[in-house]
Amino acid sequence: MSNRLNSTPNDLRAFWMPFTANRQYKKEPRLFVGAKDMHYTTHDGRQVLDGTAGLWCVNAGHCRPLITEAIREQAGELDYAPAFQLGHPKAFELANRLIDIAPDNMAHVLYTNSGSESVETALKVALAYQRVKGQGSRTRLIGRERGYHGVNFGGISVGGIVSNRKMFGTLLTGVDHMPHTHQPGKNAFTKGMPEHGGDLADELERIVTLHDASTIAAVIVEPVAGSTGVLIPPKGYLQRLRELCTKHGILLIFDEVITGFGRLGAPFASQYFDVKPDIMVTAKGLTNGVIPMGAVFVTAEIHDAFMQGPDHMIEFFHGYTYSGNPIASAAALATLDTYKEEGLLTRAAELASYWEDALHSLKDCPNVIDIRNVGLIGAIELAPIAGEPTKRAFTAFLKAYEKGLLIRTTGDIIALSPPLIITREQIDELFGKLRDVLMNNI
Ligand code: PXG
Ligand code: PLP
Repeated sequence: MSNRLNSTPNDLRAFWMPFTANRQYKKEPRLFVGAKDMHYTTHDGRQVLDGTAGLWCVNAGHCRPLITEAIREQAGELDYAPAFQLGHPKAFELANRLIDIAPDNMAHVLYTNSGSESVETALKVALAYQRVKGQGSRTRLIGRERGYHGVNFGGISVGGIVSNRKMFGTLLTGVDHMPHTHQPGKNAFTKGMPEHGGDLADELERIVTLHDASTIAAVIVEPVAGSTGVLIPPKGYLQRLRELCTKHGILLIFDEVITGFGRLGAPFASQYFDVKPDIMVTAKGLTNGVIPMGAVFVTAEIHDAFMQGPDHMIEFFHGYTYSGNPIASAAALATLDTYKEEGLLTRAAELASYWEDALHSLKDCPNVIDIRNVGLIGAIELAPIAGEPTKRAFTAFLKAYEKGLLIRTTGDIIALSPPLIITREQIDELFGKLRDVLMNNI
């Protein structure tokens, strides 16, 4: 007997949804059937203002004509080309265009299909680099508490979100974690970078003392931790991490999956904070979220270290069926064109202070215990309901959705990251709606 569900086209049971309260959702489904610029259209015909750029990825807004057209054209011209030992022009063109906007020490790009795959790729490049440099004892990877680096095994091993880790066994060995930088007692309601906590970077020195530098390959951090509820780096923190990594011969990996492609007001957080990593992990905004694609940037020094041995030999045993896929490459090129034409990679810098003021105006709402911001990112931390963590924020999410506003919540934190095309009027509308939600007894 088949155990298939008795399916009809509108039956919601078969799809086990990702990171979703499946039972709640299927009792009260929320479906999008269309999108344009700053808005989604729901299945019941309502407009919802997108306060989160989808999942932090639709940086240029929805259904943008250049991107839609590029995908259409590419699908009719060259749908797929093998990625191994063969190529197509757009993957090369895209890599050059990406290097043009990247921090100036970045020289080469490896393609993936998601942020999670970009993380795995970066960790593997780091380990293999140490080995080809004759430092094969450097096998440890250092992450950070509350870090999010996707959901694959390497990423959850260096990541620091307990619910994403605890069900999955022993993970990668040889991983250690620095402490997170959240110090609400000292930094609550800071606008921009917190004053306190820069010295937490020195915890890396403690970890080096414990394991010895000769055992450590790389440190991976999000310049701004997003998924855990928006933790902005304290002043001096990233600079200090860079200094310590350089001092000890450890590679520094920035996971820019959320911060990449204009979110802070510069193309990448590396440029915004003026700290250069050795490896940079990206995805999401690379294709405006429209087609799965990620990119890992590395320095010439890292790439060149692999270019040895006979010419006919593969230098790095890694890659995906869809690395640099033609349709994804076309979508990414059109995304970069859109960003360029509309100045979107720096637009957040123009809007940041307006955004900051509007966000912090919610300080007087009930149960708000912290507000944080940088670029076009904002977070509002709510006091949990006693004995029912996450419920207050989830209720806010549901009520906001009813009022025509899309927000994201994690724990009891509301995270906001609208498309970079948002207008000042739409910022007012967003925070007006959110104020209504927060004032209304949640
Ligand atoms: N690194 C970072 C820093 C991320 O934020 C990933 C890796 C993984 O990317 P993929 O494409 O495999 O999902 C992410 C993804 C949220 C949220 O609401 C955040 C992410 C994904 C979905 C939701 O905070 N970040
Ligand atoms: N599993 C099997 C059986 C495969 O043959 C392949 C790729 O050829 C993969 C997994 C990996 O798939 P991808 O390259 O899309 O990551």
